[in-house]
Amino acid sequence: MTFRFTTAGESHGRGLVAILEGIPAGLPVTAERINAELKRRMGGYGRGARMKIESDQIEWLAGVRAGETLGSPIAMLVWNRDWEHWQDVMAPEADAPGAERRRQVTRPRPGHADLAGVLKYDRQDARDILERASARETVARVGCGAVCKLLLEPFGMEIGSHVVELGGVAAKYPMPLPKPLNEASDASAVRCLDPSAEREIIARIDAAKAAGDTLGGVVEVVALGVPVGLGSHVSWDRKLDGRLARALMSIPAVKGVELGLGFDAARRKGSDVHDEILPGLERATNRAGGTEGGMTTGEPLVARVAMKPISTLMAPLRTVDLKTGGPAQAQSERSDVTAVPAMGVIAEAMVALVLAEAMLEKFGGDALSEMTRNFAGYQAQLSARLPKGAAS
Ligand code: EPS
Repeated sequence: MTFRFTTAGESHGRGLVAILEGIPAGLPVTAERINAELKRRMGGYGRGARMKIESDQIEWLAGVRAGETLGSPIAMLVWNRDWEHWQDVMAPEADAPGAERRRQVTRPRPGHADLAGVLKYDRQDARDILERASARETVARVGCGAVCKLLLEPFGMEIGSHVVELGGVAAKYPMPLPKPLNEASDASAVRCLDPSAEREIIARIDAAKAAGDTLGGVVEVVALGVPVGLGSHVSWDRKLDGRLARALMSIPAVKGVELGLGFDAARRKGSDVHDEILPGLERATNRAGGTEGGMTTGEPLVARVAMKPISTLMAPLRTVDLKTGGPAQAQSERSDVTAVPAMGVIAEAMVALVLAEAMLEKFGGDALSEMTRNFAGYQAQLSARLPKGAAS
């Protein structure tokens, strides 16, 4: 079983391409379902003018026929509408001798990939770096994640997210969380379940915008219906918690990932951390956040993801102009004040990709029907171990 995905595309280039390999044959998929996820990613108060230009929609290029996957690599394309305004800046052809490209970036932004990128890749114009370091790339990830969500659905899994903190305002959200989670969080302009925190967050986004500043925050991602035993304790790179952390940390601007209690577990006694096992093998609590020993426990998977403020500031920080070597103000160009609500949607996609891979490792086959049989066999094996009368 080979499961892998990759993306290509620059922020203001022609478009984005996503290739996802390893999805079994016979999974019903529709462009509408993928586009619905892309639309969720475009939302959130605090986004910039770019989102008014784009209207992200996929075109299937490969791997799907008559509404079902073929088992071959799935390729999707999303055109960048804004490319129209950037054709000369992004043109692949060489410039005429002596000609200068518009919109060169030589004053790297602290916090962005600009400086390390131009040094490592030996470029003069940081646009060669930032066009790919842009979070625009996450469109393609969300496309792949949306296919994975469709794969997980028939096995009873559902992944949602909500903003728990933004701009220093912490939400007091209801426990248990509403079901379906995304129906409630998507109804909020900042994907937050606490209306009074939402008002304060919006006020802080407005204030940050007026000050030329940006804001970060924390999102909680929750996966329900995850079976026990995905991932493995036997080798470091098979541990599901490590794989989730890697996938979530790879989202642009993410600086921290916690599962369950996360860092708080280190401050408590063991008796106040571990989840007692009850008859029927239920857990009294879920402080572990759904994994033990690198394997899923059968409890909801709960990850918290921290995003730093976006590094393009309209009131820029100090930097050095790489052309002159002298002090300068960092380049500023159109950007978002915050993208934390959108990051939640991206984090859902990354969790879906990790869970899909882990499901395919354990139950995979060439066809969805084969995977379904394997899954049913495992469920029967688990039920047989439970004490009589206990819920499976
Ligand atoms: C981004 C800057 C902004 C964001 C962009 C990420 O784009 P632009 O420079 O075109 O205004 O809108 O995010 C997206 C385009 C997107 O689809 O999420 C950056 O510098 O990372």
